[in-house]
Amino acid sequence: MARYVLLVLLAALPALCMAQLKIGFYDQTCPPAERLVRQAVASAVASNPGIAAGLIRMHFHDCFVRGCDGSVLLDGTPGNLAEKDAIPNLSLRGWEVIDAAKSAIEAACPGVVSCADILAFASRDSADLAGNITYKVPAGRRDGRVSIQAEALTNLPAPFLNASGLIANFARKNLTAAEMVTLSGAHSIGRAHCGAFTNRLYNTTTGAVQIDPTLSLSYGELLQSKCPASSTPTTPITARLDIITADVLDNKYYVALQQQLGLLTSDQALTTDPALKAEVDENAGRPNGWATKFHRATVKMGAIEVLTGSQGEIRRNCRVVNSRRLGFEAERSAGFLRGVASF
Ligand code: HEM
Ligand SMILES: *[C@@H]1O[C@H](CO)[C@@H](O)[C@H](O)[C@H]1NC(C)=O
Ligand SMILES: *[C@@H]1O[C@H](CO)[C@@H](O)[C@H](O)[C@H]1NC(C)=O
Ligand SMILES: *[C@@H]1O[C@H](CO)[C@@H](O)[C@H](O)[C@H]1NC(C)=O
Ligand SMILES: *[C@@H]1O[C@H](CO)[C@@H](O)[C@H](O)[C@H]1NC(C)=O
Ligand SMILES: CC(=O)N[C@H]1CO[C@H](CO)[C@@H](O)[C@@H]1O
Repeated sequence: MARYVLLVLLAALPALCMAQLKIGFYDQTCPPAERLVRQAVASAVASNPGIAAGLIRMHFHDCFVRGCDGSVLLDGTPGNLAEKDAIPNLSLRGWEVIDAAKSAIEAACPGVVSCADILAFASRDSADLAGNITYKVPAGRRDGRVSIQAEALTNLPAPFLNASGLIANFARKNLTAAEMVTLSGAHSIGRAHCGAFTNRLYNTTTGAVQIDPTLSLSYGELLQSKCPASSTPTTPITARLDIITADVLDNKYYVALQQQLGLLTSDQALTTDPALKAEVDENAGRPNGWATKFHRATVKMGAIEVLTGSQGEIRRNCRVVNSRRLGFEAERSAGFLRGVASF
């Protein structure tokens, strides 16, 4: 009887192990994977530092919509719009970095490393390059086969949310209010388009100038002079999310919030609730403490509703799901083409 129980347990073991993510997941199956991602991110960030912000945001958007399954990377098709076609995604950037990392990895070890993991690694490398924040990323995510435009709209937090709206949005993903404040510190790099914050500059019904009282008046006037009331999410005018250290991933974002210099309603909302304000003050005062909390919360976010084991697939091209009909023949001819290309 005991032997039988043991046997059942042993049989279940691989499934149990694979149900969670693991640091060094590709150490045996694709040793150069993390180095290749790092190279692709480093070369892109060297020519455009904003890409680091783009990749950190992309991982967040991936995880909040259908879990961290690479669904944010899928291209839409006519009549079948994807997450990246939705309004919150209009300004994501860094797709080509994921494509470059994926090509390099497929050349080294085809069919092994998921796009969802590549994105998680790329977000980590971005935090290192932009803020000297280093951490290990548990991996083993598999790629999903579904991406739906409407799900981005219903899952991602809107920049107009107030404190309770933000807390509720993150709670849906089992993230605490403190983790929400910690993760918002990603807004210490990157930019936002005027359309994301004109609600703080104009009366949204009359269009008259009306600066949000929680925003520094002089800063509001400056922003208002740059951003017309008619701005949309794609009007190509942007402002830095952190006006103190715009390109460095650090805790200065919280210092800016203390001075009413938060850009989005959702940023400044973190000082309107006493419990959230206490977190803001702590993060503003303790740079290293925030950095540690930031990478811990990012790892937790990176485990939201992941596909593991034999769920999902390892996508060949991060923008499209694998074709089920071609299967093995497609893999062989892809290998053949790679062989030709390398000469
Ligand atoms: C708390 C709720 C959040 C809201 C409402 C929010 C909203 C936004 C908005 C509206 C933008 C500007 C997009 C644009 O106009 O181009 C933005 C940018 C950004 N967000 Fe968030 N975000 C939130 C949380 C997060 C989290 C958790 C992360 C990552 C951990 C993140 C990372 C970023 C980054 C890095 C940028 C700059 C992107 C770039 O420069 O390309 N955000 N966010
Ligand atoms: C990066 O952080 C490490 C400790 O985490 C520190 O020893 C090192 O000096 C930092 N480097 C820079 C360039 O700030
Ligand atoms: C936050 O926003 C929600 C939804 O818009 C609203 O019902 C609630 O009253 C607001 N809370 C505060 C404290 O303003
Ligand atoms: C949150 O936790 C509950 C209870 O453990 C779980 O059922 C649910 O799937 C989790 N949700 C997410 C988004 O991880
Ligand atoms: C916008 O202006 C109208 C008309 O003056 C006013 O009734 C309304 O309260 C204003 N909206 C806000 C959010 O202040
Ligand atoms: C509908 C739409 O404009 N989607 C865009 C989402 O973002 C990517 C990258 O900027 C664009 O290529 C898509 O066209």
